[in-house]
Amino acid sequence: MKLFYAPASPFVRKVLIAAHEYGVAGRIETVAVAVSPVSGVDAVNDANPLGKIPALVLDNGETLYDSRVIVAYLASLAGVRRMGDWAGDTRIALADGLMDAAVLLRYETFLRPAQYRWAEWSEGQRSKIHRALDALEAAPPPADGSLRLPDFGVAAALGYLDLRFAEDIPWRDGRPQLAAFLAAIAERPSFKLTAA
Ligand SMILES: N[C@@H](CCC(=O)N[C@@H](CS)C(=O)NCC(=O)O)C(=O)O
Repeated sequence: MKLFYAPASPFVRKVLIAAHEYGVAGRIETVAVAVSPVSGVDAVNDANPLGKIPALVLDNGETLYDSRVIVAYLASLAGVRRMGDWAGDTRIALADGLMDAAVLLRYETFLRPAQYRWAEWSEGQRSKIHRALDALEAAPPPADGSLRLPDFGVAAALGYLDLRFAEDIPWRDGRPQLAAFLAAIAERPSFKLTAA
């Protein structure tokens, strides 16, 4: 299997966390690409018409995207069956939405030319990030060092905030449960080996 990837992408990290947790990382060949909404890569566009990563090309040529589908596929390779876990699926959507807002904020504040930046729009993304973090703090993942599928994205999202917004978004302030969760999994190989 070939994974189009970039080390800093939180969605890619979520998939790689899953690959390590499910013991299938060794079956994945990573292909590094640099994509953004304004600079596509032909090979990625061919694999995923949306031009986004992660995209996983299977050995039979079929391509899977997006990250949620790839994680479910990797879980199935490991024989993990998930059905009817609506709360877990909603948590996955929450973490994905947090990552979407953070990646869009990054594009807006880093990629978009300064004269076109829209402060209110950035503020809107920051608000989504903070509301998502508050919701996660209210129903936190366990801080015992364990990591389960619905929280792969939570781990990747928090790691991304540390990577890109360490000063701008001090997410640990007032959120001791989330901070404890990340500290507890920090040494887990799936988290450690997938850091950018
Ligand atoms: N919903 C997608 C989001 C993936 C995504 O936004 N990836 C970013 C990198 S972090 C990307 O490929 N951006 C390029 C673009 O927006 O054109 C998923 O879960 O895989």
